[in-house]
Amino acid sequence: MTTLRLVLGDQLSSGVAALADIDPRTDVVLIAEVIEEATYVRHHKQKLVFFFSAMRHFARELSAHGITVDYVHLDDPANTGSLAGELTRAVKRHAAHRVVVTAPGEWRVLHLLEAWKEQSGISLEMREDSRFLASDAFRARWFNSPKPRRMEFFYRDMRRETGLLMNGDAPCGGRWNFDTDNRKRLPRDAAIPARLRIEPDPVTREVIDLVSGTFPDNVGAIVPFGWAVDRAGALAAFEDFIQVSLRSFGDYQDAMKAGAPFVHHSVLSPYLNAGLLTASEVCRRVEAEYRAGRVPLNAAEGFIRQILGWREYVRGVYWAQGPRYGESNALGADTPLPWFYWDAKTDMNCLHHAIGDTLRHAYSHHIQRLILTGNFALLAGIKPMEIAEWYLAVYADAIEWVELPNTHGMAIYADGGLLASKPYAASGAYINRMSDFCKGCRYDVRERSGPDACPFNFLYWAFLLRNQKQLRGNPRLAMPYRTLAAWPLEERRKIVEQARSFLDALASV
Ligand code: FAD
Ligand code: DLZ
Ligand code: SF4
Repeated sequence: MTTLRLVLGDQLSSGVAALADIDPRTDVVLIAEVIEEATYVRHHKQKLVFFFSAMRHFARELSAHGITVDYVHLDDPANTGSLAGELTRAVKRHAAHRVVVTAPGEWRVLHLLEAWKEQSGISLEMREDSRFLASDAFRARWFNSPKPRRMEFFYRDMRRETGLLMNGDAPCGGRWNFDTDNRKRLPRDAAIPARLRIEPDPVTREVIDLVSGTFPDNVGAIVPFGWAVDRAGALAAFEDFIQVSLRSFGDYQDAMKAGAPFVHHSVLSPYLNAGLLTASEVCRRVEAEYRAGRVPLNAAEGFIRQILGWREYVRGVYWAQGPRYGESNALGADTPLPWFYWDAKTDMNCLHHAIGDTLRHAYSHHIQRLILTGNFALLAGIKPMEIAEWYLAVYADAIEWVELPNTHGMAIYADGGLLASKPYAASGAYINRMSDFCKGCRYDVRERSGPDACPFNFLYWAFLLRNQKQLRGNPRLAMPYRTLAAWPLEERRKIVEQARSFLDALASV
């Protein structure tokens, strides 16, 4: 009796639940490249290459361990183009009596698997995705109210739950959070180390040809392609991060620099999200580096917080809020996504770099996403669904469970404060403090209005004025609202007018 074990493109871990009790004598693993998954947004070309190549490598690894893998290629003429269609065909091919799958990472795929089960009448067992540090039961207990408690409390509970960076009941170093030690500017002459890139092997080169031929108009550069596509490569990239950047990760977590897309970030998110690395192994290893005295606590804690805290927390928010989470629009944002998000052609130097990095690498680091592209979308009032679709398309690590809460909740506050205690709105001064972009910009970061004024400045104040009904009462925004209140009416009018004509001009490009 054959059990068909479906492994999705972001479930490429040998320990994934669907494979736990596999019987290599009878069972078959199904991995399918389907046009439906390749087109639900217009993915960056490198994202497509990364997923397809990683899927092909994973299939080879399973085969090498004596497991029968039924691998469906995108250009197989019989490919139906959908996961449901491929499940139906594979069940027939192998006369399978049941299907086992690990719970998928988005509502859309969950719904399509449920619909397939209903319509096919075949037994489909969906297992908990045990690759996360917070179990389904823990999340159910924690996210049991309509408005989740803040990430910091979740993070502390996760520290207690896992024992990571704990000395008995107390956090290492006597504090839970070293965030305030993580905001240093990069010294002017700071050397940023080069990061490990993996040369494409024949499998990846074949996928590069496939993707360039099938998706020629998708966003982004396809080469140079330097992502790891198997576990060995991902482990090498992780080791490289530990050796060259982990000790500086904490200090410079919020820093940005022109020409340095990775700064000291780990660049591991695609590997974690696709399953080439597990959250548990990277956190344990980083903790061990700290305990061995090789990296400072603010680096280890800062890194572990991103994974044990933020990554697990946003997943909790995504599933607890339901499939309609992305439909809210708390601030009534209605500006269309400016075209420069797709080609980086803007004279705002910071955005030119952040979007340029994105197009070149299918990557930009967190502060670029939050304080540059995200903050601009917030201040300009870009339509939530358009900006969410952009983030889902352009990053190699973008899977909806992690992309949507970060975009909809953290970056643009479209959920009205479910995830963030205040909008991450920042004027040019903050960007100038944390980067070297402003000195190469055609705008003047010190100017608030006028032809040379930095757009982040007048957009910031216009944003606060436009949304004062909702935001004025927020104690964390009391200071800027006090500043605004002291301005003459004429000054406020001028700012609003400049913001309006700037956005009108963008819409007409
Ligand atoms: P590092 O800075 O080295 O952090 C280490 C790891 O922590 C990351 O690999 C990641 O797994 C995790 N992490 C860090 N911050 C977050 C966070 N806020 N939420 C979840 N995990 C986090 N991350 C994605 O994985 N996929 C996305 O689609 C995604 N979309 C985002 C959209 C916006 C608007 C914003 C503001 C953030 C988004 N993030 C997303 C979170 C974060 O920006 C990326 O995880 C990070 O930039 C990946 O680079 P890194 O591996 O070098 O991270
Ligand atoms: C991202 C992605 C892409 C591009 N292609 C496939 C695919 O062809 N087949 C597949 O099984 N998975 C793919 N994936 C990952 C899925 O989109 C992912 O499993 C869902 O977003 C649910 O987490
Ligand atoms: Fe960005 Fe304004 Fe600085 Fe230019 S002046 S780089 S637009 S923050």
